[in-house]
Amino acid sequence: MFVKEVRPRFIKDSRREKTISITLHTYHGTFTASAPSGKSTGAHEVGAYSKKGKAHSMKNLRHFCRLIKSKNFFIRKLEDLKKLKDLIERFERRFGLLGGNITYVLESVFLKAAAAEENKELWRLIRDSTDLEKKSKMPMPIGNCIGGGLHTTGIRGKKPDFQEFLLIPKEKSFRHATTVNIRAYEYARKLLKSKKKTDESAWNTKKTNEETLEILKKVAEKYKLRIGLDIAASSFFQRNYYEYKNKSLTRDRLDQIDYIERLIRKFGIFYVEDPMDEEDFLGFKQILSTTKDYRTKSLIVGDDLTTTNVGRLSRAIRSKSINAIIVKPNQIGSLLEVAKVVKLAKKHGLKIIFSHRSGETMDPALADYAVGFGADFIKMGIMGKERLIKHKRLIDIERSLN
Ligand code: 2PG
Ligand code: MG
Repeated sequence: MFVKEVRPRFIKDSRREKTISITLHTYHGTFTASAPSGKSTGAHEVGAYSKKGKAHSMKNLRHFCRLIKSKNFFIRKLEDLKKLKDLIERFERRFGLLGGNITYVLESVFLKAAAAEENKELWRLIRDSTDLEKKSKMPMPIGNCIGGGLHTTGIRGKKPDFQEFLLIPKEKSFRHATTVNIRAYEYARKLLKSKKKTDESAWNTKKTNEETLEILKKVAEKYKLRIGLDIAASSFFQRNYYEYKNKSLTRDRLDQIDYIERLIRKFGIFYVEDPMDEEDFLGFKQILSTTKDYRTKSLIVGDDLTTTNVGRLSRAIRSKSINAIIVKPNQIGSLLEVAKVVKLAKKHGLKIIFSHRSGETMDPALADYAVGFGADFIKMGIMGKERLIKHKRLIDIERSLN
């Protein structure tokens, strides 16, 4: 792949914040990739940008892009990104870290160009490069329906302490699953009488966690959906206690474990992400071991706990903390690392959920990554153009498979 030109620039994400977009020109065409960004980030995520800020990262990135201009790369499969990664790492050793958002976008845009040169769809290039999945399968959507926590900044007043109240269809086709989720989302708005939306276009509400779960359950029953929560517990864990604001209440570690187990049982919750603080591997373990005999067969999911990091995942596996993992490429800043995480998770029978970030862009690549790496689920907002473009891409992929 001959690099004619690489042009980075800032664009605005769905939260109207600056994020990075890179356009790569080769003899096969022009390719663009961009980075999403998180708000409830895990402490173990790689830094999104240089410690000196986005502008400094951009300055360094421009320098890097000039260095790779007119270079020839031999990238025909995922692992070939190693050559690019080596160059990035050598550059970072001299000039400082570019940041995970930038390194992820660099890899992503080169992989898009490689897929075009190979005459393959991006997801197929990944699937053919790895021995993760023999047959292509479509992930099921996990849709963020009602929101709280850190994703509601800008909205004054009360809100649930939990970050996301999720709907999870069980359908054969992705297209059908998405349609059901959209209908259920509209029904939730009616029940909540809500107009305002969170960062991920979920409905905003002043209700407590449990009142919101009552509504979610009603919605799920009507549309035959499973329900889930992203508790994002680290976001309200302060000085060793879980500080609930709505209603105001302090829970210690054991109370928190007990509370989550009770909610799972009471509401029949299928999916529970980050129920405990991100350092509490044993708290996760306790919840997993108690709930594994519940009829819900719940997924206890690591996000802030694992941060798409092989080391953290190994620890979670050793301590039997989770049976499912969130994968966000920009949490670790490299698709090569994503491949390692997915491989290890699959080896140990964990379910895999590829996930958007709360600040998203119009780049649909997450859809390709979910199919290419053989994810079981993809977690996204149900509405908003940055999320819908990924739904649409998945529907197109599904159509091409049938
Ligand atoms: C999460 C994500 C996405 P953020 O916690 O799972 O919903 O939020 O992108 O803000 O980290
Ligand atoms: Mg999360």
